[in-house]
Amino acid sequence: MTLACLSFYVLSQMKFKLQQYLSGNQELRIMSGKPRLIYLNGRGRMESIRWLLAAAGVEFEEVYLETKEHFEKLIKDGSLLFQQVPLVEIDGMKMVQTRAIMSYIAGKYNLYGKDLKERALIDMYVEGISDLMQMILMFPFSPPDAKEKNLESIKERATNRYFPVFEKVLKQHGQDFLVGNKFSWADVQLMEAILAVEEKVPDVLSGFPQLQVFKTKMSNMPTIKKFLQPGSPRKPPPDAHYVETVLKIFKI
Ligand SMILES: N[C@@H](CCC(=O)N[C@@H](CS)C(=O)NCC(=O)O)C(=O)O
Repeated sequence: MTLACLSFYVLSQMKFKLQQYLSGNQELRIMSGKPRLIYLNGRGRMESIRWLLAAAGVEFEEVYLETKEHFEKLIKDGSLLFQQVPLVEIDGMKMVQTRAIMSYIAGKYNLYGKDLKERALIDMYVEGISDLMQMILMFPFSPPDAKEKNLESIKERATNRYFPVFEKVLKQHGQDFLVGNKFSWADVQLMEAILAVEEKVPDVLSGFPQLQVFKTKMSNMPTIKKFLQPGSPRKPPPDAHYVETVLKIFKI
């Protein structure tokens, strides 16, 4: 065989092996490098993960749970460590626990401060905002007679407990971002929370000029701008169908 023929032979064998591998290998998606998000087709606990990945400029794939059987199959497969979603397949891991998933993403994409102290500050900000987000997450499941009271609590907590903290931080250091003058997970969480509260209380930022400026700057960051555009993986506010699906799948 001439050298040219030999190289052609080797190349076609490699192509054949690659095709075999591509057609048969279930793990391909994990190896493709794109994280895979397994959750319902709605915000819930996955939405903050979508926000963080999108803000980091990372593309991801999604699998939507539609039925209880699908959820139970994941449990049977051993994919869900604590029999709960969100599940994120990333870097060969099957990650559960929202907080752990987000810390990993923040660390991996350099959104988690430059040292332990910055990281601690980011954690405190993120946890505070998560407490507010938890109220918003549960709101669609409020009984009809508790809706008004729960809405009032969200407004009260956002206005008197959480937003004043970030207004003060931004005013005191005069920088664009919350921690270390650098875009971080805390900024992404705050931006998500501002928009989520505004959906319920449109004028909530009226007494917070720094947060208004922050919101405008965040909205113009290219990755966030893209995520806010129609057709992005960002999910709409929960509707009756979403609530019904959650109740059906998780037996709440
Ligand atoms: N601490 C967990 C809580 C996860 C969780 O409660 N997931 C819900 C869906 S949003 C679930 O899977 N519920 C089913 C169950 O707990 O049996 C996290 O933050 O990821």
